[in-house]
Amino acid sequence: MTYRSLAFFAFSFLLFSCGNEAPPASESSTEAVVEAAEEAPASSSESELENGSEQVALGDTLFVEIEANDQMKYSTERIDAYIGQVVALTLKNVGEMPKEAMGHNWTLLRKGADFQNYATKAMLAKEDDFLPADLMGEVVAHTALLGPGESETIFFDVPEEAGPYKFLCSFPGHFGTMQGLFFVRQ
Ligand SMILES: [Cu+2]
Repeated sequence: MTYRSLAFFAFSFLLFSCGNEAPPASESSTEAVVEAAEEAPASSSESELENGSEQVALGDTLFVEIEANDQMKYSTERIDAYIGQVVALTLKNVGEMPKEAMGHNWTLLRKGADFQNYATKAMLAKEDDFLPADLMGEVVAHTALLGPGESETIFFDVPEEAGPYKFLCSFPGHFGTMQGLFFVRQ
């Protein structure tokens, strides 16, 4: 067990020890704070994240592995990439619930896209697997909608404008807990 997961375990224990005093929302926000505090500065070589998620750069390729589960969570909520890299991103649905009830995708929106608008309209786009056809201009890259046990690897160039980009699972109701930051650096 790494120091990082040990620290997180200790923190979780502390949280659970608080019992009913802590509302459910505080757990995830505390987790985010802990993550932010512990997050090492972005490394171009390798950074290992909790829950086995990894991002490893080999040559010009950035390999990223993300798990999505039945608790509507991604195993990582932060990806750091450099302009000039090609991203090989693998999404694995490690859940067991049927795709119709708990499908997952990984959708990266262009910088400055209206996240809320996209997520809201995506809910209605069932026939397009929740990737609205008229908003494809807002999407940099995406996986297919994956059912339990499925995985997919997609390849795409890192966008050539530095800054923060957001990603989400566009399955209805998931974007609240399944979203994260894709940070592009020069
Ligand atoms: Cu999802």
